[in-house]
Amino acid sequence: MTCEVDLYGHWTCPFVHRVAWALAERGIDHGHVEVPPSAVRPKDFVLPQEFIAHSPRLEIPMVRVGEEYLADSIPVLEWLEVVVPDAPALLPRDEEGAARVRERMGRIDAEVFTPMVGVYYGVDDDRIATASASLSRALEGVAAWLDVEPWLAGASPTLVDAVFVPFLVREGALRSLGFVDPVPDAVLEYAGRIRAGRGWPAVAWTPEQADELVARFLARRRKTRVNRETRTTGAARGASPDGRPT
Ligand SMILES: N[C@@H](CCC(=O)N[C@@H](CS)C(=O)NCC(=O)O)C(=O)O
Repeated sequence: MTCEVDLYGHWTCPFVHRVAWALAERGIDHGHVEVPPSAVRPKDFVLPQEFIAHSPRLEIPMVRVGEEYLADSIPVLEWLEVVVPDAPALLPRDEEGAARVRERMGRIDAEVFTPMVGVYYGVDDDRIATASASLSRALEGVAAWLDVEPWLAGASPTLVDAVFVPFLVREGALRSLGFVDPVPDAVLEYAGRIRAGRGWPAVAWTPEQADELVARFLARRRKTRVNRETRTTGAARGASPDGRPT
C-alpha cells in the first residue's frame, strides 16, 4: 500500500460501517478520525477543519487518501477501488459484473435502508409495523439472491455486501425497536459467512454499544410521544366546543 488512508466516522453510523467493512475486508490499513454525528456530538466537540472543507453536507463517512477527500458511502466505496487498486477488489472488473453490483447497491439502499431507518425512527406502532414488514419483504429479496450465489452479487464478496453489512450489525437492535419477522434462513447462513470474514471485527458492536443505541432510540420515541400528547391536551384545553381556538 502506497497511500495513507483515514476514515472519518463514528460507530453509530450505518453508512460509516459500509466503508469500515470494505476497508477491513480489502486489508487496507487506515487511521480513524472520530466525528460523531450531530445527534450524539458533545457540545464542545470541534469538527476537524478538513471535514468542514471536504464533506459538503457535513456528513460521515468521509475518507482521506493521500491529499484527496471524499464523502458519501457508495461513491467512497467505488473511489477506493480506483485509488487503492493494489488491495483485493470488491467491484468486478468486467462491465456487466460492475453494473449488477451498482444496481444491487441501489436496491439495498432503497429497500433495506429505508425501512431500517423507519423502524429506528418510528414513533407510531402502526408505522413501525409497516416499516418492519417492508424490511422483511426486502430480506426475502436478498434471500432470493443468496439462493443462487453465496454472496450478494456473485461467488465472492463485493461492494453489495459492504452496503448490506450494517443491517447485520443492527439486527439485534432492530428487534428491540420493533422489527418482528424472522430473518430468512439463507440470510442467516450468509450472516455466518460475513461474521467469519476479516471485515466483521471492524464493524461488530459490543453488547453495550447495541444497548446504548436501543436506549437512545427508545428515549427519543418516548419523548416524541410525550410531546405530541402535551400538544394534543394543550390544544384540547384551549379549543372551543366547535374546535376553534378560544
Ligand atoms: N448518503 C450518505 C448519508 C450519510 C449520513 O446520513 N450520515 C449521517 C450519520 S449516520 C450524518 O453524518 N449526518 C449529519 C449529522 O449527523 O450531522 C452516505 O451514504 O454516506
